[in-house]
Amino acid sequence: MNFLEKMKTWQDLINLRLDQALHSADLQPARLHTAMRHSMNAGGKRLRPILALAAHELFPGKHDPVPAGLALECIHTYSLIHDDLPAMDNSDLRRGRPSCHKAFDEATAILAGDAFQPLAFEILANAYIAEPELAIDLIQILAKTAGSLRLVGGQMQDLVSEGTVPDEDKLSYIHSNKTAAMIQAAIQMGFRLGSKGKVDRKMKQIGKVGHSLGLAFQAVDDLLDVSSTTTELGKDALHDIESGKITWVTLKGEDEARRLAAGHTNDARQFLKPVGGDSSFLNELMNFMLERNH
Ligand code: GRG
Repeated sequence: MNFLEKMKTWQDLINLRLDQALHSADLQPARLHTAMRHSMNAGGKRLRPILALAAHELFPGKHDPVPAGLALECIHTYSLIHDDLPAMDNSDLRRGRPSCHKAFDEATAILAGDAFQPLAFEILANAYIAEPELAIDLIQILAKTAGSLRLVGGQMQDLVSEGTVPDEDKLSYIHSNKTAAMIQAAIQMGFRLGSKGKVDRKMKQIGKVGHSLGLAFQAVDDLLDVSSTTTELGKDALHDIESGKITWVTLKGEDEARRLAAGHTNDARQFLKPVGGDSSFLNELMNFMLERNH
């Protein structure tokens, strides 16, 4: 199976398992469950679950890594729903569909996002209950990542920085936490599933891989905002620029953003080398993430 075939196989598997993990749309309250499915099934790339599967493949263990991927996608999807709200990024379009509050209403979108958060932890607890230490490690990684020091903290800093004078430290903080944290968690969780526990000395090293890859991902995202069309992106192009967000493109220009994306991807590759294991798919995935057009 070549890289793209494997990617498609994993996307299909993740979509199937997400479908099984979410409540059916007609279960009461049907409006809430329909809204959750609207946002989840809108055709995301499933990069975080795929990263978890790819990191697990380095040293595959006996545990199924898919539930860890589902939990990551639940937190990611909640963050997209809330990010699109009028009080935050105010975006009408997401994953090629009307954003959740546009298709339903603001209260429903807030609740749909809320409901995805406990669902993520329920999935982890249920899937790995037979090995409580593993379950707790995975829950700790995801909880810390989704909290006020990382994902929510990055989003807060992003919001308060809108329209302010661009500053490299602020931008690095935002990107490390709003974007890179979830990519890092995906790789750490996948690796933890196959490793010998959190004492594994390679856990720290794999964290560096995820951090660099996350920074590269955001630099690419900044470039796509100015270079891709709304149809390609499935969300409004030029949205960051027009809403006064600081991005690498506004701060340093497109050439520097491109250089940063390539540089961080290269750092991720270098950090991955001493980890060992079967890194062929993960390395190809890094290329795919650098060269993506949406
Ligand atoms: C509301 C706590 C809270 C956080 C929101 C996700 C997020 C933080 C903001 C979305 C805006 C944005 C551009 C974030 C950085 C990059 C990013 C997360 C892009 C979306 O991820 P993709 O491209 O999306 O993997 P798909 O739809 O493919 O899953």
